[in-house]
Amino acid sequence: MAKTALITGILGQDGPYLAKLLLEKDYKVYGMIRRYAYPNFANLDYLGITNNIELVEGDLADQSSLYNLIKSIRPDEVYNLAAQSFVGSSFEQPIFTTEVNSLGVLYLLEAIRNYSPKTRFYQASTSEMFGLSHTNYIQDENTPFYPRSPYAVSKVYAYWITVNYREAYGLFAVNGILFNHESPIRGIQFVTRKITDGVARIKLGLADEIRLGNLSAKRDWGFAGDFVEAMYLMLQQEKPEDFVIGTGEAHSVEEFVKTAFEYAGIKDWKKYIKIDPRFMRPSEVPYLKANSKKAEKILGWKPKVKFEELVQMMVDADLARLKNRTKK
Ligand code: NAP
Ligand code: G4F
Repeated sequence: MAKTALITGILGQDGPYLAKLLLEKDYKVYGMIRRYAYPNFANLDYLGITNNIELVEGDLADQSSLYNLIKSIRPDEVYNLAAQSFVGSSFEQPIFTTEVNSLGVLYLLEAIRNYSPKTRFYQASTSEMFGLSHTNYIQDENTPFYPRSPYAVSKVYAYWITVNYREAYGLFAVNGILFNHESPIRGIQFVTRKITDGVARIKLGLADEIRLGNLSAKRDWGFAGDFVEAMYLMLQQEKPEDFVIGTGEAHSVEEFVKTAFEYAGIKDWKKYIKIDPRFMRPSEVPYLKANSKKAEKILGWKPKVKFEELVQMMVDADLARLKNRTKK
């Protein structure tokens, strides 16, 4: 019998990459979407899998919808990727962020505990939970949390409630603590995609600047397509455990900008970058770099795409997407 998986956040970045991987492994994939007047299938379309997913309606803020879904599908695996995932917006909408990212996870775990306790559960945890905390500028499963935004705080709750349901009720529930991962279908408000989209527009004569905030923040940027393999592997283990997933390399926003402009063949990148205080955060995470040795040892997972390749892939995709546009 084919395995079944329910993916929340199916219309975001990671949902489509994970769905594609599971479909290749012959899973039946259910994708949870909210109620929309106009759902946006662009990311599923980009990967060519829109018609292979069974879409089901539900909302992390609506407990009853999650109960009904778990009760009726009883999936083998649930990947909880849905979230208010933009750190910047979490300062503007802290309550909504917490309701979805923290309580939503509790609702899902309660649904599994009550109606389908054999279901394996993956929680999309994040390196943002480490915030200011590191040991010699590296973070692993033993690094304490020091969250720096309402988003990060909400994810710390989700992390611990997942651990608690594993320990208290014996659920197979795990946290993937993923560092930043990007792709051509990354949301446009995240800094990498904002940069590659901006570079492509400048190259094609559609724009003449990119407005950014803090250029000195460093992130461990990997490719989403690589990272979803780690999610899948975590749910195939004998024992439920939490894992840090990243590339082990940190680069600054400025390095990302420079690499993207250079790849597009545009000289003097500084001319096109405007620092805009609107994109500065009230409290920032200056440095994230993963030690994923545990994942390498137990899951056999290693990232394949390197930083430069990732930047190039994203610039190429944005150039291709925009090439027929004309300046308004
Ligand atoms: P994303 O592109 O922002 O996708 C998140 C999805 O969640 C969106 O499709 C969104 O739906 C959905 N969603 C938001 N609120 C919801 C609600 N109340 N009910 C149901 N669905 C809701 O995020 P991503 O980059 O794919 O990341 C996936 C997960 O990993 C997130 O939980 C994120 O916090 C976490 N994470 C991401 C990274 C990263 O670098 N990408 C790193 C660590 C952890 P709409 O389409 O309706 O907006
Ligand atoms: O691309 P970002 O918005 O990603 P951030 O805040 O690191 O969060 C992402 O990764 C987390 C994993 O570590 C996920 F949990 C989370 O859901 C999300 O996917 O910002 C990256 C850095 C920050 O330091 C930010 O201050 O870039 C800096 N930055 C500078 N100028 C900017 C901008 N970020 C954005 N979004 N827009 C700017 O103009």
